[in-house]
Amino acid sequence: MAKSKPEPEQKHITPGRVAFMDGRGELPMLEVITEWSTAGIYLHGAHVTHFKKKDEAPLLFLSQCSRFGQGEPIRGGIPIIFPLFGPREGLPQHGFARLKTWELKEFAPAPDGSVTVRFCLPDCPEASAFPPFTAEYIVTVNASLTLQLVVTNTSREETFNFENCLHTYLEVGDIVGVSISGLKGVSYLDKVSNFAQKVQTEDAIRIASEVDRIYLNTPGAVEVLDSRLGRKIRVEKHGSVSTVVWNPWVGKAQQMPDFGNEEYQRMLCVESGNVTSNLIRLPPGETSTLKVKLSSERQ
Ligand code: TA6
Repeated sequence: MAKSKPEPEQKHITPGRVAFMDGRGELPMLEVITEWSTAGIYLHGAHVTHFKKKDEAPLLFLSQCSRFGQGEPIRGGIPIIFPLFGPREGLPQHGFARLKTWELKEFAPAPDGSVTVRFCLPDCPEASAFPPFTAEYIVTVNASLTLQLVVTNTSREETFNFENCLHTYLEVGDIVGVSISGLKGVSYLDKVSNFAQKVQTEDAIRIASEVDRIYLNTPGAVEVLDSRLGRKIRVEKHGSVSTVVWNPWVGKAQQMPDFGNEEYQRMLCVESGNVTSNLIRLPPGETSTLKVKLSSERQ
């Protein structure tokens, strides 16, 4: 009897996978694996610390000196800045969202191989300083990384005024070989010059000293060209009219205990949100969504 021909090997395309594990500081985290990329997300701050496409360098910078502990911000990745940006009497710098353990509500592999993970900010004492609200965070991992911060004002009468920002730390090959475009003609507050109001005149921003700028009334995308890594990163956004560009350079780097002295050479923050005069005034019952899509391509 003729030997039956072996069945052709079934090519297993495992839709996205999610693995739970103890991360640094034994903080619980998820690892998301798709056919294009891997990502790491801590429940602490619903903090995406890692995103890497198969054939590229990591997209996000994470400091080797970062702390990983209750009540401490993680230095790198994508901190969620909410409900305030910067310092505020009696509240933690940049708000409390990045310091809280978020609840994992759902993770859903999609037929196209993407994975979506949804988190919810639990109630906390600090929130009582604001009208009642809910905050959800949705992370979608595929060949790019998409983040959505969804805030609903659940009060009956009160307007909820807040700031939000996805404080993205991008990994770069060498900061002096980077140029940032998409902000020409936009007004900004220069924190390095005591918040002096200025206008972006050059086509592209180059970094050769401390830069800490809040660009206002700008809904457009930003592109980061990295000559050392031969990569272009695109930061697209919706529901955001502020863009913050930050590099601490030498001096500030030495002052930050959770940041390596030389690490300023390998990171650049391009942050998307609504801060200072662009803050959100959310009427009762309404919802605001801040959406950011990070994508990259080899040059
Ligand atoms: O977004 C830029 C900025 O506001 C800088 O002024 C700098 O303080 C940075 O954020 C980091 O803030 P952090 O509280 O994380 O040390």
